[in-house]
Amino acid sequence: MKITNARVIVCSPGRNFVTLKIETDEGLTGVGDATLNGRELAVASYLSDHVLPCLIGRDAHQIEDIWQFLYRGAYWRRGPVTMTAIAAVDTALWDIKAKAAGLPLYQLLGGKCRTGVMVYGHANGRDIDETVDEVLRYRDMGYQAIRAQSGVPGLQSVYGVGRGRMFYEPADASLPSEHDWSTEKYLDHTPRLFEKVRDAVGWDVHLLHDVHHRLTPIEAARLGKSLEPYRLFWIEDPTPAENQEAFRLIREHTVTPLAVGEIFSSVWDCKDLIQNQLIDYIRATVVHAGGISHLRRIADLAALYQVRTGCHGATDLSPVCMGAALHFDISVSNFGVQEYMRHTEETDAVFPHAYSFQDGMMVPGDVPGHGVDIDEDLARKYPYSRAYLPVNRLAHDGTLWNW
Ligand code: CS2
Ligand code: MG
Repeated sequence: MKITNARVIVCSPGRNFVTLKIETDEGLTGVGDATLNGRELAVASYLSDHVLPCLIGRDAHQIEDIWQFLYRGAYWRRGPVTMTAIAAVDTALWDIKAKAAGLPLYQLLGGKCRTGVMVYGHANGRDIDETVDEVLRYRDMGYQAIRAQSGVPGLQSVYGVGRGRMFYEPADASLPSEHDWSTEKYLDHTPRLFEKVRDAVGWDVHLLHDVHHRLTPIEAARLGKSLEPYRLFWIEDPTPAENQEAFRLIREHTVTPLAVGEIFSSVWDCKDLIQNQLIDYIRATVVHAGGISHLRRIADLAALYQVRTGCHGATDLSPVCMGAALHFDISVSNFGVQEYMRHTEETDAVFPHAYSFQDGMMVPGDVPGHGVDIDEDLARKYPYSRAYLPVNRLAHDGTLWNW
């Protein structure tokens, strides 16, 4: 089956998405997500200018060979732009292969390992009371796992606290907006938040929290220790992960489980953290970590060390990524949890999908392929509009910090 055509579709139904569509001489098509939040056009160009010309005429069934060609063949390996582009090709080709087999993708990945995929939703509030109310609302919607984030007194804007209730979207300005940050205020506030949340929601729900790369290792150790009484499922990205040794220090001080990896793009970013058992959950997902093919390698390495998966699933990962991730989640043995931030109605309409949510669980659906498509006519009505993620500055003196 030959690849006859491939195109990149950039659209913005509420937020920007980059989608790759591959066509074959047998009439089968496949789609892959290529969205890299805030740097969308870099991946669109990488694909259109450098990848697509090499795809035409290749056998669409040779997924692994094409993956290796794009990875080794570029000479310049890894990095988020390259790996997102490779992921889009890989996802589209798995979609085509599963359609050719007449099977939902999870069947090609070994079949179901579980009845459904436990997802966590985002409960956000401007203060503790509002967050507690949101946690209860998510529990009432059936969620078994809930991430809680709250505004911090004295800070203008804090990661995770959005404008809407279901649709938090950080990439909110055509030039980066500036947020303020105080580690001291945050470290005082967060244990109070979880004390109140646990009091209100009890112990039958998993609670998660995203630190979003903001602490130093010793501060992260302190946070993990102070949250131990509230038995969190995980704290995420407690400190930046460029220097992976940093996690050893956190580990020495706390038994709060750690999740890392939403910005990782290959197994090489994960390797030391996993092999040294410095984390409990690996957050890499389909679109930013080389597609289904590469994510399976990461998961297999993680399985050797009892590290489980917790795929990133924010709104900047399109429904195409979500669909593919759900096929991966339901078929991988060391699955932990899947993040699920709902897309807007406009986004859902542009990307018709077979997956669904019920009682805190999601299923990928049973149509052949990964079950997500793009309505190109509708997509054309939502042209690209530049949007950046914010930057962070320390509240007391304006030093640029990690957002
Ligand atoms: C995040 C994201 O979902 C998460 O855990 O950390 O909201 C992240 O900020 C965005 O995906 C950035 O594009
Ligand atoms: Mg995160």
